[in-house]
Amino acid sequence: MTDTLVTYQQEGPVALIGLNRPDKRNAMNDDTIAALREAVVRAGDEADVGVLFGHGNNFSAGLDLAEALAKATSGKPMPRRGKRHSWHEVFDIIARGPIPWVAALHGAVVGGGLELATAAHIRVCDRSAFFGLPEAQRGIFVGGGGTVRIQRVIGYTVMADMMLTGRLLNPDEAEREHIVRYVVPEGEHLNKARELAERISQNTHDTNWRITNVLPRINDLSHEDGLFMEYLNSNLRRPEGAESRLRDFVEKRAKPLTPPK
Ligand code: 1HE
Repeated sequence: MTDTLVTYQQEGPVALIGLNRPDKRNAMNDDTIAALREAVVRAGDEADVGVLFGHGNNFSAGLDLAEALAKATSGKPMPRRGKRHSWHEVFDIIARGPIPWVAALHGAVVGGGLELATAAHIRVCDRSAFFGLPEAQRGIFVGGGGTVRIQRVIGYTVMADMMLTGRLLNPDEAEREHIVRYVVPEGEHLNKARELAERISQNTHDTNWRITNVLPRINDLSHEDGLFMEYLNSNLRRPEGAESRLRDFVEKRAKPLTPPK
């Protein structure tokens, strides 16, 4: 894979994937998306949890606007399997693939950068982060799955405000709108994401898979179908590893739950 555009590093059960075009604020062009695809597939095969982050001072400035302009003016017809599809495919490998993902965010998290971040299951940011959807300012529309994914996280009202007015959210506002679950001091986002990933890796792979694949699908179902799907996944076929973990609790070997301070 192109180690220049996207870096891959494994620390025990955790794969760390870094967008690596800091001079272009980690704007994503076609080659970056291809490199990202290769990295996330590899992480799904080799790691138990993935962490996404950006090298330099930003997570990502979104779509590479220079490449978008070059394409718009090339006069060439859109390829049958166009770029938008490749964004959808890669972000879906993250969102509904074999392992959970934590996004470690700082600096600009805008446009396609926010779409990528919301493909992850948990998002952490530091105090330098800001969040925006400047598509309308560029005369384009959301195309990396954000209409579905971001709208489900923040709802129509907040998304419409961000898109229509170009409003940027600070970390506290992002936490209020459920874009991030953890806000940490500047420079600490990657360490926090690592810590969370390490913790997530202690769950069984099977339960993690149900949390990342079954739970969001149930969210799309009717009440009745949701309960049926839950029954299939809890009572009818328990996650692998359930028996030994249940036994650990009953025989008093399980680590106690520690209430927050
Ligand atoms: C870029 C891009 C980019 C920076 N495509 N080249 N995204 C946006 O509308 C955000 C556009 N970017 C910005 O608003 C700013 O660059 C930032 C707030 C992110 C950072 O500001 P700053 O002052 O640190 O950097 P800069 O000087 O603006 O940019 C540094 C370089 O990165 C410069 O290139 P250079 O060759 O002149 O050095 C910029 O042109 C380049 N750069 N952002 C291409 N996005 C699937 S649909 C998704 C739709 C979207 O993502 S829309 C949102 C697009």
